[in-house]
Amino acid sequence: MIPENNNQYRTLSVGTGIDYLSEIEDVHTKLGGNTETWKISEIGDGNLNLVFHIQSEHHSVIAKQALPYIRARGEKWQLPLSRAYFEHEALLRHEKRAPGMTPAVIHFDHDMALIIMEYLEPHIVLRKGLVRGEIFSRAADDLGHFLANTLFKSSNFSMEASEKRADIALFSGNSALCEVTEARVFTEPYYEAELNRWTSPQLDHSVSLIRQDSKLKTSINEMKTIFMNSSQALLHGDLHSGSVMITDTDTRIIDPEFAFYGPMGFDIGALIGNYLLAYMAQNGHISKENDRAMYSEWILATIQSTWRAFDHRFRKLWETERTGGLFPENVIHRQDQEESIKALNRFLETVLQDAIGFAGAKMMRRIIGAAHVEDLETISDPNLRAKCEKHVIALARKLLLHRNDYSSMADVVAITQDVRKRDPE
Ligand code: ADP
Ligand code: SR1
Ligand code: MG
Repeated sequence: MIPENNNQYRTLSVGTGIDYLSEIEDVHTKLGGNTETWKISEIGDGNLNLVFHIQSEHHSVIAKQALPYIRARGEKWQLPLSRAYFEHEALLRHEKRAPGMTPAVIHFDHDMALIIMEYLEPHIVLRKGLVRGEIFSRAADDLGHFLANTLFKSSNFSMEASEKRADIALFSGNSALCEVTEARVFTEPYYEAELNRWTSPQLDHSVSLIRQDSKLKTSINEMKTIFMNSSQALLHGDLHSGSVMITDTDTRIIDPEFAFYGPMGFDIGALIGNYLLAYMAQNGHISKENDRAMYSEWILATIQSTWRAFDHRFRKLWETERTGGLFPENVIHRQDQEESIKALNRFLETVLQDAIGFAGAKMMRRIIGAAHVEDLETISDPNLRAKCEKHVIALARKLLLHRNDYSSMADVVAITQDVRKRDPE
């Protein structure tokens, strides 16, 4: 891991980056040529880190460096450099479990908390595509496949108990990042925390209702309990639409710095929740040329197909690659295939219901918590934005409260359509 008092670390800049990177053999091999021709720019648009794009005449790489604090907040908000170590470890595991679905790692510089990786081109960040109304025909199949492979293969269905426990111990070092999620997603939005913000005054009444809503607070606390107590699988940990870079033919998952062993439904819920945010934001992006009606339907269809692809792939892995600590379950049910499938069905139903609850939690925090999303922030008319945001709040509340009443993504889609049809309170 990266010690926090590491005196080899210094923050790179556009001014110093090329000199530093040109000394790294792997970078030199990748970019080749005369370093005089290399160009560097800082392209990071995330909340936490520096991201440099370095180009030579014919090739490019990304150099992502952790800062000792939260970029979006400033130096007062310390955050360990070790997150770069965990991001790198997670990228390696993701590449092994879902080959070709992450940017290829070129080099890891431990002392500098610096990951050198493949520059993805012409990929765009999925969230930006959702704001622009772009269709990605592989998104659902690819993301369902990624989720099933990475979650199944890091679970006790696949890993030996001792191997998994050792990896849980390793990733438990990423505690500071889990604590960010515990605070920002599950706690702060529900009290008068310093960093919260919302569209005011339009949402003031909604926020005050949330603060008095004991049932909602019980539900969010239940989700936080699952988040903190389950170690089902190695999660990406921050799988929103900003962590997906995509074209119509290729999908890559970036930025697993929040990786830890947690409940499978958290990654699935993060993705679904962000699609639902995008759906509720569509009314704010209507133009004369595009009423976004078909696009809204595409988002909902994508949610359903993502779950379908996940479910299909997970069942396939369960049938063919069930080799882990839960394998004796196979022996127990050897005589009774039907009972075995029932157990799997029940397992997947719980994952679905967790995912629905986590989707609600992720949606709520993006409207009334500290960190907001482009989907809604780019709606410049505050009244129109507030209307979309009230739809998000209404849906998120239903998902959190009633998650255990749903038995399919089709149920989620139906309730989502119903909420958006109504005038929000
Ligand atoms: P943070 O952890 O600070 O959120 P990200 O890993 O999300 O940083 O990266 C920030 C931005 O940098 C992304 O939104 C994307 O625009 C760009 N980026 C990151 N990794 C790559 C990559 N491998 N190829 C191309 N662009 C990338
Ligand atoms: C200050 S941290 C805000 C958020 O950015 C990351 O992408 C995570 O979602 C985190 O909660
Ligand atoms: Mg990040």
